[in-house]
Amino acid sequence: MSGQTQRGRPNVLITGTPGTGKTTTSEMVAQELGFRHINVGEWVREKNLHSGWNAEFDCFDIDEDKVVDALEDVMAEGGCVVDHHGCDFFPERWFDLVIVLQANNTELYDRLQKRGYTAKKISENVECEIMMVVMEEASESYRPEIVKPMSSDNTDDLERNVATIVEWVRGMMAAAAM
Ligand code: DAT
Repeated sequence: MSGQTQRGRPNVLITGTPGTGKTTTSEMVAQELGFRHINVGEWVREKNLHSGWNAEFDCFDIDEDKVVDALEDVMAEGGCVVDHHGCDFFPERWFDLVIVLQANNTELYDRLQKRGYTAKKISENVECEIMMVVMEEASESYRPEIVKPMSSDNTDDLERNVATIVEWVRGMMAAAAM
């Protein structure tokens, strides 16, 4: 029996370098499906699932064990769209579909600059995208057939990605009901 059958509704992970469109895409997918959107970064801040502020990297040091413990029951229910830039510390069994959003360098640079990131943080993230760090992490952490890269360069991409993800999830639910 697959994890999804036990859960009833699938769980989707939407990952990618910061700025590729995870939160925007996740909100739209969750809204269309009536699923719960879980922004892991917000959970980390609101529930103190970290070991303090990392001044060098300008972010909280996530306590991965605390994050997994905090999410376990919610994930067991199914029907979650989880949004996070990392993906290798979640239990593999949590997810039925893993989307890796990708954006081109200039677009990503502009989005992160608008967000007010420092030049150092922008170049680290753009480099991470060029090196396909998150794609590699996802490929090493999940079965290849559930890992789907998607370009997220413009609003046409966004709309198409949301429609495709929703269609895949509905297909999984229909197959599980048969
Ligand atoms: P992330 O959650 O990956 O950090 P986001 O959803 O906050 O990214 O998006 C960053 C910014 O880019 C935000 O202003 C919305 C915009 N954006 C996201 N996806 C886009 C897309 N496919 N086309 C154009 N703009 C997009």
